[in-house]
Amino acid sequence: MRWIVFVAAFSLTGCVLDGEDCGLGLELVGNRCVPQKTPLPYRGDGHRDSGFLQRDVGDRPAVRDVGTTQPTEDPWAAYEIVRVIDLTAPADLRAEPDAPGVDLDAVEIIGDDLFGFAVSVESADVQDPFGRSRFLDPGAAIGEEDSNWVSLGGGQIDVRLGLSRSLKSGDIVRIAAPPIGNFEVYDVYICTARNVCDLLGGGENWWEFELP
Ligand SMILES: [Ca+2]
Repeated sequence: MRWIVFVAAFSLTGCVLDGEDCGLGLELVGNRCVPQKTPLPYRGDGHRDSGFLQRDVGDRPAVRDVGTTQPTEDPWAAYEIVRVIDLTAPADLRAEPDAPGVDLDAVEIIGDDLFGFAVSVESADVQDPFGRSRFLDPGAAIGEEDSNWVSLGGGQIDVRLGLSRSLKSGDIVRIAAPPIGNFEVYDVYICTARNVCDLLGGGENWWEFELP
């Protein structure tokens, strides 16, 4: 709701952003700062050459109807990667130049018989639009919530889940973030290793999504 109010208020001012408001490495597309370059593969600890990096160019993954190819098992069984795309508005990126945008501490999965979390970074595009970010390590999103995070700065990240069983309907995807963000909003997708992705929805700071 705060976001909606903000957008409304912003629109009423008639203020027009230009590309310089986004900071270094970002450009204005619509009302959103996006990276000027295609994300580079993450090569930190835990990187696996899964072929996932040969993905389509562009910010938004292909979306399909789930359950159409493997009708005999849970539609989420093949999903193992979570993508977080930082949609923080330019003015709100600027409000926290030392921790710009979405602060991602952990991606956790909670089910009746399951607790899991991200175990590796598949790809990352962490931005530092004002050259002042103190939270640039994508690896901070791996593991359980521990008050150590990466600030995406208007970028995005794909993390691979480590789970004792396949995902299924009813499992919760938790985006763990410190409670300090200012209108730091994002979209969350869940993807297969072949980069088939479904939008789970939009969140702000700490948020949970249930697999339908
Ligand atoms: Ca962390």
